[in-house]
Amino acid sequence: MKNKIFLTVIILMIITLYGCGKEKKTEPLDSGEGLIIKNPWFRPGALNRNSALYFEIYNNTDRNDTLYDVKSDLAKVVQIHETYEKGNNMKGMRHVEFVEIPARSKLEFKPGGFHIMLVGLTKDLKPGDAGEVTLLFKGNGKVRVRAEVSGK
Ligand SMILES: [Cu+2]
Repeated sequence: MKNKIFLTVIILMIITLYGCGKEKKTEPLDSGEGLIIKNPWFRPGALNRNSALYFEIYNNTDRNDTLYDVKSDLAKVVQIHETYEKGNNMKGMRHVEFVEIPARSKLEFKPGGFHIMLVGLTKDLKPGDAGEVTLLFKGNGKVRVRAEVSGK
């Protein structure tokens, strides 16, 4: 009898766990449809120096999309960058031609990972200042991102 109860409890646990896993998969990534950019922020930087833009991309569509270019008046050179391990605990940054965002997924641009690199700022970016960058996607076209400079 004890064994039967134990078995029932185990089965119920498995069903619950399985249910949770399933729910997570079908749960919308975030409120809203389409391609959404959330929580964008710039790193502070002075005129002629560098800065970076970070954000989260939610691809709430059924199609994969590709970020392939970036445009902005804020800097002389604006590129998609990634941070990578150079070896010997050294990190480097390099330009990447494009970044894929699979359907129904989220991709984070964050310090130590993907970022939008601004080389040679055309003006100071002080905490509280705002600026605009245009992201170009193969599927969703131009997406304008307005962000504030973080005080961090
Ligand atoms: Cu960079």
